[in-house]
Amino acid sequence: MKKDLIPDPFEKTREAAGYGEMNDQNDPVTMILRLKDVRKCAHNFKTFQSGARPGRIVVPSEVSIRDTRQIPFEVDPPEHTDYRALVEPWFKRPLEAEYREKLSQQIGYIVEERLARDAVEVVEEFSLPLQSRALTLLLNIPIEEAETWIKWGTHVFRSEDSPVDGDKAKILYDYIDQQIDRALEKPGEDLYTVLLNSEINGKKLSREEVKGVMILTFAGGRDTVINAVTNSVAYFAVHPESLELLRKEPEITGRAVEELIRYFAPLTHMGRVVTEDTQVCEYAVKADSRISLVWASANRDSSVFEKPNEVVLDRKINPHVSFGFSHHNCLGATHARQIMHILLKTLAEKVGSIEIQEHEDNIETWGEFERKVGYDRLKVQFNPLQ
Ligand code: HEM
Ligand code: EMZ
Repeated sequence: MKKDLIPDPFEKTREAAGYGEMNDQNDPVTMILRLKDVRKCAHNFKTFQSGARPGRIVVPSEVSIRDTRQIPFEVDPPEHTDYRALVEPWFKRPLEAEYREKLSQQIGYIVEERLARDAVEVVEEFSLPLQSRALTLLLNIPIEEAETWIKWGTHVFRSEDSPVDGDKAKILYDYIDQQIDRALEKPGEDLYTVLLNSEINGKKLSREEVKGVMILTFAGGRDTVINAVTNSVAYFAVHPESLELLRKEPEITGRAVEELIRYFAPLTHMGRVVTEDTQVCEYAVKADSRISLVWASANRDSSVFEKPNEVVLDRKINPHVSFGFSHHNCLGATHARQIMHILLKTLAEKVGSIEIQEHEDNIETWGEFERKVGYDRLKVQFNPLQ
């Protein structure tokens, strides 16, 4: 298998039945595989709710390690609408020129520095610091704070031994508690302070609600961005002609970002809790069971995408669902897209070729499906553009 390929393990089942089944900690999940069905279920919050017990819509379920409700992720309309409206302007800041300029400096610096080395382990030495430093811009805090987060590794809830690691989660919860105390004592212009001063319908956000937004900001945008960045490096290592194309036709960079994000689908799926006995794909699902919306499968649906298993860098029609669909669509997408856009531009401008020296795939297991989502390790040499 070519080193950069991300195969689609869902194809046969998607085409034959439209759904798959898996068991998650003795709580079964019906996995929805076709694009049309994924969209329909994502839209129908009355039957497929997000606002269940905190942690239950995540697969693997986080109910054993989390009591705090993530906001706005684990809330349904109409409450969702108010929360979302409150935080949305803040999460659009990556569109501002000054933000993009700072992000370009950060990414330019890390690429230059890694070009000077003989070998770079991309996950730990490139993607993780890049993601962490970029997050300081989204939170509007000093870049030095990223050093603490880099020490946490690629996922705030998962460790090598355990897909849901309570000890690890506690590090994040304690950290956020401290940061909230700090913001109360010494208000600044950071996201904590902004949230602590926010109101919905004349009522201040509670400490628990502020924690809910912050936990989500740390958890949601971490391994997803790290996988997107690492997979991009692997892709360009195998396809130097794509770097050449981006140099010649920089105007396709936006489309290339969308296409890579479609192909990588850094978040495989997300769950919902069924509120009433119903049917999906003519299959009965019971009240209080779970379904999952399999973004990664929907993105390879051949009834929607031509050549779904190929990266078509300048793909024109690309209704992918890597960032979700409907009211819960990814709030961090503006930030993630800017990172990818600047990364592609910087690699095209500075890097001539990338050699893969060693790689270990990161394979997720979901019932009968095994999916490569990225790399546990990717050792490369970056060579400068001559
Ligand atoms: C929601 C994917 C980066 C924060 C979502 C959803 C998906 C997704 C699929 C929808 C979940 C659902 O409907 O249940 C991704 C991918 C990313 C990425 C693929 C990177 C390539 C980020 C970043 C942040 C972030 C960088 C913030 C730091 C959020 C939040 C939501 C969300 C807050 C919930 C929005 C809501 O409920 O209204 N993301 N995400 N994400 N994401 Fe991302
Ligand atoms: C949750 C989720 C958010 C969850 C939009 O996705 O990301 C997962 O990585 C976390 O484990 O808690 O934040």
